[in-house]
Amino acid sequence: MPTPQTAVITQLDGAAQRDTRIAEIETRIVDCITTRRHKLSNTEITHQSYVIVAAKLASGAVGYGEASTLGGPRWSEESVEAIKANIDTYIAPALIGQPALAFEANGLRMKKAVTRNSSARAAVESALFDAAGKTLELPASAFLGGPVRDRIEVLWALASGDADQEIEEARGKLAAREHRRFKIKLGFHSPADDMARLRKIMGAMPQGTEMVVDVNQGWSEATAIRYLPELAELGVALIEQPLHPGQLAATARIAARSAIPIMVDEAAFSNPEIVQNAATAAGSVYSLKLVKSGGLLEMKRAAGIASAFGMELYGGCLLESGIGAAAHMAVFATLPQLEWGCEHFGPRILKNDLMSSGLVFKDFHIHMPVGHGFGITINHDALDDATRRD
Ligand code: MUC
Ligand code: MG
Repeated sequence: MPTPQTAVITQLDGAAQRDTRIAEIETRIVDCITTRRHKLSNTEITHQSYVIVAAKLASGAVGYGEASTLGGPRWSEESVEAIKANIDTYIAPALIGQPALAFEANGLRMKKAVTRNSSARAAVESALFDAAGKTLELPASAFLGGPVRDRIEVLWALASGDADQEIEEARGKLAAREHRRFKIKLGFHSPADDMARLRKIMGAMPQGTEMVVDVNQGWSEATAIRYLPELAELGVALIEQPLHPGQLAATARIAARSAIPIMVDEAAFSNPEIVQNAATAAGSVYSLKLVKSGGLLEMKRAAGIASAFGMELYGGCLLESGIGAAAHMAVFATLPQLEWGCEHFGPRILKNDLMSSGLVFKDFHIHMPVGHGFGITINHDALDDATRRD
């Protein structure tokens, strides 16, 4: 029989178990080796560097978030070294003691503490969503409107630059029923060589295999005009970020004459940039990424804004591990529209992913995890092995 005192303690224990005040925010830099060299127009990688954030709440729950970079401060301006320093010095102190469930207020606090730093803010917000979900025993997607889908088609990127290797890789993915849509990175060979490579790969694929090309800003308007007809003749489904983000009018001219839709990636990080791109008709598909939006809530708003302008949505990535991919999935699962599926192949391009279970890659889809927070299990051995030691 509980005494009045034990009843109070039990009550307090219950409250403590659900206490979502932020107690600690810890960061570490990790370097994860990739299974092969991955090339983009302006950089190439053989390992992926992340900042992993662990947010501990008063409940004892620990949530994880990830800030991904590509080739140092290259794809975007944030480096892992800067992300870690800015979280430790400015973002974490602004949040300690705050209730994790005050998601919007915490987002405002972070924006007040740092300008831009979108990857850093997204990683911290991710960790708080995961920790709050674990504390309240809810999936993180429940805080974002709830899921409307339980699986998302996932494409694979071919980016070694060697057509024969890429054909073999794509055939392997098709045979294993892992991926049937591919993204080919262009812009690191001469345009003529890239087109020959693309033609060779597409010719080796089964009829109807969907191909996206990502130029990562590597072309000029003139080059794009020169090759648009050939891309259309090959049956390319989507052209991603052909020109430099500053060349809005030129991109709009290409979009107007292209038979293939143009996808906006690096040209729009913030919501006002999405509006600018949409209003100038510089693209009709938008690639959603936490590194651009700066958080889960903001990425969901980005999706709403792009959709309101009539753009279709694509679930973009920055080669995140399973931790970052799961944070994206929590948002993508709740979007009323996600016409182009997603490209979160990151967990599969790492020799040792940082997640040991949760997201399931099967039958060309990522299947949403069932569980609290992001619903994944951290691979602590892989995380410790990959942790950078000074
Ligand atoms: C990008 O520009 O889309 C994502 C996939 C990939 O292969 O490169 C990245 C960045
Ligand atoms: Mg891209």
